[in-house]
Amino acid sequence: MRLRLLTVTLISAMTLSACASNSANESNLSQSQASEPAHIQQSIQRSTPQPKRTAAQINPNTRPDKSDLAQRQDVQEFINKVSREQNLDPRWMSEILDHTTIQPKIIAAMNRPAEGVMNWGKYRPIFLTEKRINDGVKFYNQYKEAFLRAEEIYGVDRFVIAAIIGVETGYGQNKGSWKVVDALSTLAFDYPRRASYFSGELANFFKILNENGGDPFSYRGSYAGAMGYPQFMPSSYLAYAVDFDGDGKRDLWNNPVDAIGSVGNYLMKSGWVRGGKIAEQVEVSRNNLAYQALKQSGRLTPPKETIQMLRNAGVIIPQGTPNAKVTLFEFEVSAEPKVDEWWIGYQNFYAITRYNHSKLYALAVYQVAEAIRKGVR
Ligand SMILES: [Ca+2]
Repeated sequence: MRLRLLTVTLISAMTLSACASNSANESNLSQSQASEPAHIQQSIQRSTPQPKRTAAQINPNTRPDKSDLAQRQDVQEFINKVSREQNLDPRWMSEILDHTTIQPKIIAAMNRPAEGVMNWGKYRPIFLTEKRINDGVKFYNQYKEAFLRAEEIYGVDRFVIAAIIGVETGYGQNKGSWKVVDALSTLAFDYPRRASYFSGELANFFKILNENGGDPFSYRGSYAGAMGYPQFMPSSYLAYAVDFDGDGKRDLWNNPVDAIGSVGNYLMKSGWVRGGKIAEQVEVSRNNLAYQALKQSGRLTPPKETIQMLRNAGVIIPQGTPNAKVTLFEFEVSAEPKVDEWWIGYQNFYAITRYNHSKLYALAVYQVAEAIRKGVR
């Protein structure tokens, strides 16, 4: 407990000192501006900061072959637009994109049809494996201090944080080996169906590169550009990644402690309720079939039904506050013969679906979390 308090104190001290140095810079700036005429002072105040990176820090030994991608007209338009909007050096962006490779395998993977309709019966065994649960218990024990601190700060169940990292990358064992800039450029420039989304993510990735520095080709991820232990897209990184060990870097690629804090922050910002329930398996009545009209279908939404409404409609929920809001889910275990499980999901179940918009994903995360919790005790 004392150790945890000490860490929190250290982090607050570092945050404070960072603020202090910022305000020192500001006062230096206003001192240098003091002798300028008013209209020049205004233009100085309005001017945006200079781009941090003006030359790519590419390791010459691992530099990818020249692709001249930046010479393509659409890529040049992208560079012009993003460099202007985000105040990045267009020559720096061109230097990187000129060594960026379009990857046809990624387009093929995106176009591959989904293998049949995935139901719970097929999905569950992919994620609820003995290995994933045992590895989860080990991972939890190894970074216990970070998990406890994340739960305290963000209010998010620490075993759910562990389970998400487990489902995403097997606790960092499979973080993806595509160059992020290759993956995002391929989808931004040669995959028209999602070009607008991925060119936004590519622009965000350049923003991260400009902030963090390092060899642009050393950043790795999935073929869709999801990065590090928690598989954050660049927009999620910018919005939710935190420096959870206080070393001044938000490193989701090599630092599990930063990943643990970042997943906690992500779920908190997605509406996680501290101490709230997640999900419960329920039974349904054979006589009163009114629940069929209330089950979730289409787009996932925050819980709207109350437990009392579902009880009236034939759902058997032995425990639970009558006015608590939940969503009723049908999970198909098998189509032939028809076997279903019925679950109710609380707000925290919905929060998990903000990480990946799938009820199957959220139930797998919940069950992996419960299995790790049991394994730790
Ligand atoms: Ca860090």
